[in-house]
Amino acid sequence: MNIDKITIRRASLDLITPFTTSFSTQTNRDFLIVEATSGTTTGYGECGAFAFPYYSEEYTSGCELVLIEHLVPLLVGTVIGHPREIRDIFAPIKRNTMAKSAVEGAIWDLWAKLEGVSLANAVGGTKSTVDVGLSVGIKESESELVDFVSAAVDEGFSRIKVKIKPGSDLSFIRAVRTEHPEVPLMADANSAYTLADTEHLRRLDELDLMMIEQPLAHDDIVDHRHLQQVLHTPICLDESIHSLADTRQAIELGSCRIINIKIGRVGGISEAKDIEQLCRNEGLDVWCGGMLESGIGRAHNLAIASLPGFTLPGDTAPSARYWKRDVITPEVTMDRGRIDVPQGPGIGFDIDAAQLEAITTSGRSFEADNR
Ligand code: OSB
Ligand code: MG
Repeated sequence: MNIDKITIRRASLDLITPFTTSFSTQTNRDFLIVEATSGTTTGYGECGAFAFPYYSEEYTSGCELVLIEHLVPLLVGTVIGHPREIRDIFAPIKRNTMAKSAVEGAIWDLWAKLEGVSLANAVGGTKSTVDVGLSVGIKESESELVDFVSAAVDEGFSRIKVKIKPGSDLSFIRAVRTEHPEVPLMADANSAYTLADTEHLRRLDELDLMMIEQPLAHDDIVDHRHLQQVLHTPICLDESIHSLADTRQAIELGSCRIINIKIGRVGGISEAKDIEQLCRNEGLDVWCGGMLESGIGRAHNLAIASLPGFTLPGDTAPSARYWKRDVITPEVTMDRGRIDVPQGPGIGFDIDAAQLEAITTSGRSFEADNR
């Protein structure tokens, strides 16, 4: 396929519920949507980066520049046989995984649409529905958290993840566990602890958690190994895993028993597929994380989560949990804790063009002759 045109849109969407993690409170997403066009067909990708570099080093303005100055020029006006080629084309550019993934995802959608297959099908997905959990932000009090979780349990979510940080951890999780003795429950610390907190974290072992996600530093795999050796609760790595090589090293060291795959954090769908394959071979559970995506990124997440190695519920909650009006139609909806994997061509949802225009704050297009 000829890559005739690539458009980088910057967009802004308000979250229905402010989302608090150990690193910030977010009320809005300021993010990028990438469109890749061949002839009359357009594929869509989304950049998972936030407006600030608090989750990882990438952030929206930085990604925008990397895309415009380095990534888009490598693709516009070229001919791509298959989206798997993109990883090699981008290889000279170090890291910048979320920027790479935004355009790689658009090319995957474009390719799937031109082939007339669903993105799930294109990536090798085998499941027709995926199990979905909810990621619950840090709340002011135990009772506020319990009320919020109880509503989510009533809505049917397959598992509940609760964000924690020092000062909002054991008593909060214990309150949820007491009210919901059976619910599949986990905690996500977003790197808020160090090995000095080992004894404190060991008390989580009493609470029958599926896992604790990223307790230690965002760039660590060695200390996580030491923690996993004394923790019964499985450790899941999120921030620490940017590639297949990171995954292999974490497995070799015994730094985790579970991997959260975010397409953006690992540089795209091809790398995500390779990580899924390795984890499946090595017997590690995998699930699909989220970056509070709009429907476009959410659709990519559903496609990748349909791979057989995604054995645990993901963070790909329905659109209405995040947005008053999503940018896709129909929105992503959930039925008894499950979401249908879309079967239509590409991402399998239509773009709500009026909403896409309404949320766009700026945009630039690059074509073969004006790059
Ligand atoms: O660590 O998975 C995370 C949100 C923002 C930043 C980091 C994370 C999260 C989530 C929410 O857990 C996932 C989602 O609902 O999209
Ligand atoms: Mg996480």
